[in-house]
Amino acid sequence: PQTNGVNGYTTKSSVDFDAIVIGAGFGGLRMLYELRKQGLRGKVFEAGSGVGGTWYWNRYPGARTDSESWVYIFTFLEQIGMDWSWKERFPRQDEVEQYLNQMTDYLDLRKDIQFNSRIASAHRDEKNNTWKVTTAQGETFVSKFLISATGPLATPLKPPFPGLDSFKGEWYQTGLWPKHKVDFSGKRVALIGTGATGVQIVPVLAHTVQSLTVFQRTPNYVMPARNHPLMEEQMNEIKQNYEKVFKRARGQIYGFDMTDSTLMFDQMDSDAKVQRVLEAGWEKGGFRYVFETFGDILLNPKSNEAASEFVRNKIRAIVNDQETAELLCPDYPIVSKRPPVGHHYYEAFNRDNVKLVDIKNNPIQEITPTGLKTGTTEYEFDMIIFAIGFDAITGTLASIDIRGSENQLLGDVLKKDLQTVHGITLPGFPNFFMIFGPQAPFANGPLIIDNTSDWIGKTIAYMKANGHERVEATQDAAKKWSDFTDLLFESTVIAQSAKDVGAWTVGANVKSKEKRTLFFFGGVPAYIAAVEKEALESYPSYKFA
Ligand code: N01
Repeated sequence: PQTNGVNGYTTKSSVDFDAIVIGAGFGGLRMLYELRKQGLRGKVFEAGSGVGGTWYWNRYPGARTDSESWVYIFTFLEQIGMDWSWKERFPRQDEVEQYLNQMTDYLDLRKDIQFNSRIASAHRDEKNNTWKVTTAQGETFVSKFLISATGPLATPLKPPFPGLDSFKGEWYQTGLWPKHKVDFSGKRVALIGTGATGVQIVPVLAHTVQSLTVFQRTPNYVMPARNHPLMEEQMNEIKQNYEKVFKRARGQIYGFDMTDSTLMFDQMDSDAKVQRVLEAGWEKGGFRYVFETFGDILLNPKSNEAASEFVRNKIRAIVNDQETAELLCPDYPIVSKRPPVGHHYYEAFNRDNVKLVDIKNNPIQEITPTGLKTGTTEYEFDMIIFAIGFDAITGTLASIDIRGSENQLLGDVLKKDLQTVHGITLPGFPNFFMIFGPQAPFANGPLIIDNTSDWIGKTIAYMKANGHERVEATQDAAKKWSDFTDLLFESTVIAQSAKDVGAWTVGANVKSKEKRTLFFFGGVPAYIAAVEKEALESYPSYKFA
């Protein structure tokens, strides 16, 4: 047997690396650190020319986190002694990118990352118990383990409109935003899409363009960010209490440093009390509006409707033109779509140079050389920005030719029979782990990534200690987790409406996808407990060889 890696994982065949990781965003970087910790030789392949993943590609104007910065970070920073201070409650894209770069350098990770290298295929070689991985340039590498860290939102949807090639102005896709400075001054700009991305762009562009026309198909419930700078004293206090902060986040349903409300809607004996609770949440801003108001917004239709109507009334109060205000009011239950966080989004529609165009029943038909056309109207623009979303979670995995032990294509398996164990592994794909795979929790990304990478590291260490060379999820365990995941989501009040309004969280924004939850909605504490139990009980969901 040949020995590979820093301390070495004994393998029966020759491999280039113990583990190949796809992607150098939060997930890939964290995983590379974990592999090093376990004494394994890992290699990350990254399509971009730098680290950051989502934070590398999405450099559109206004891009910033919707997660509060102090928990949008790796928990191990303290242990490794790297100092980092966030500047704001919701940091900008460039600050997050800078954080990831600084961490990469601090941990000297860069030397094990090959940039500008998109993985085209990864084929399982059962005979040799390895993965054969090929880049788009045709280089081939062999590894014992394969780990995808491809990101939940990494495959932007291509603009589907005919005539785009004929457009004489500039056009951009938010998820593939160029690195060079884009000049908006004096331009007539069209923005298509009002998801979390479009919502961040509107107020920023409103100040710099001649005119901004926002094409909206479905309105969203946009919660105010109430962003603010983090003073040195505040950041120091957070740093001194990291342990407590992360303990709280690991105990919160969505993995944030927030307190899940235990207040139930039916406990309220007057509408005035209901309004007071919602107003307090609205004032706190961000996701606190849904987590720290009523504990049953996803479970009690009355609670959900109260929270929904409260936002509609805020929109009506903020937006001066009542016709525009009504168009901005969603008519489906809140959280059916992942609610965006806005930085004076609704206020932007009070500006003379910002116009909302409702295209729900009057879709964009084509892009013309000078602008675009709906069924009734032709518009002229100098620039079009497409913020139309992603083929989320499964889209990027399916875009790579990943083949399992019987040469089955991962993309086909995900489409026909999506069943995973904890969103990390799936039957038929031995020695393959997914970071933020389908059926992982709907939650704060870095926290889940931390937990998953730690678990993968532990699992490989367990294999090493027990002389195992191969690990594969059992069909029974995958069915159990998938059924549980579906059942939890189907018991919420948003189960049907999410599918009806085209939410990406249930695959409903892409025609060819099955409308089914892509996430575990059982909460972070339950998820962490389930994953920990697996390791503590010597992996009942797995077959080892
Ligand atoms: O994408 P989306 P996103 N014609 O799918 C519209 C995360 N994120 O990039 O709703 C016209 O939410 C579509 O309309 P409709 C976050 O998790 C995080 O904005 O399908 N319009 C919708 O309005 C978020 O949820 C952050 O009717 C078309 C929009 O495009 C996720 O990424 C920041 C259309 C797409 O919205 C995705 O957000 C940004 C068409 N043919 C994003 N096709 C932070 O945390 C689509 N649309 C900071």
